[in-house]
Amino acid sequence: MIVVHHLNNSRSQRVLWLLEELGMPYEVKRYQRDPKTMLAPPELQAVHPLGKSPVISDGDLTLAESGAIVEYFAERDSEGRLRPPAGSPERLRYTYWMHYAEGSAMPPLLLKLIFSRIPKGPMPFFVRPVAKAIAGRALSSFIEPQIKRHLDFMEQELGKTAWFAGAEFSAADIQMSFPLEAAAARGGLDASRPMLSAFLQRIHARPAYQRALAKGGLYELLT
Ligand SMILES: N[C@@H](CCC(=O)N[C@@H](CS)C(=O)NCC(=O)O)C(=O)O
Repeated sequence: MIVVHHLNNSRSQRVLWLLEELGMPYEVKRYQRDPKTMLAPPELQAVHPLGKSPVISDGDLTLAESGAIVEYFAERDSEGRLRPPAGSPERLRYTYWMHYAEGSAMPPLLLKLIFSRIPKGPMPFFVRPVAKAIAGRALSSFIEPQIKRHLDFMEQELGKTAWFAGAEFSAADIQMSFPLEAAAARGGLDASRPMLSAFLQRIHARPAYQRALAKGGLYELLT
C-alpha cells in the first residue's frame, strides 16, 4: 500500500492530487508543523533522514523529493495518462518543467519568505532597523527581480500551449502548481499575469484537486 507522509500546508499536497488524478489507492499519514518554527516534527526524520515532506512509502521503497515522487507514480500508470510519450517534444518539456519547479522557480520564492520574516523575528530592538534594512535591500535588489523574471517567463510559456508540457494536462502541471500557488500567496500574481492566474483557476476546478484538498486538510502555502 502506498503511504503518503503528509505534512500540513506543504508540497505533499501535490502528491495527494497526483494520486487522485491517477486513481491509485493510498493512505495518508499526517504530520503537523511546529506552529512557531513551521518545521516538520522529528517523526518525519524516522521516515527519511532529511525529515521533509513529501516522502512516500511503497512496500520496501521510501522515496523523497516531490519531483522524483511525481515521476515515479506517473511512470507507474499503465495507461500513461499524465506523461507525454517518450521521445516526443512534449516529453522533453515535461522533464524540463518537472525539474524547473523545484530547481529554479522555488528558490527565489523561498528566499522571499525567509527575508520577509527576518525583521519580524526575535532580536534586540536596536538591531531591528539594521535587519530590516538588510532584508529590504536583499528583497528589492535581488529576490523580487528574480521572481519577476521567472513569472514573466512562465506567463510567456503558458501563452504558447494550454499546459506546461503541451496541449494535454500532465504531471508536470501538478509539479508546477506549487511555485505558482506560492507566488500567488506571496503577492506575485495580479492582472498582469492572466495566463498564470487562469492556470491556477483551471487546476483548482479539477475534481481530483478538490478530492486531494479534502484528504490533505487545510492548505495555506507557507514554505
Ligand atoms: N525540494 C523538496 C523540498 C522539500 C521541503 O522543503 N518540504 C517542506 C514542506 S513544503 C518541509 O518539509 N518543510 C519542513 C521542514 O523543513 O522541516 C521537494 O520538492 O520535495
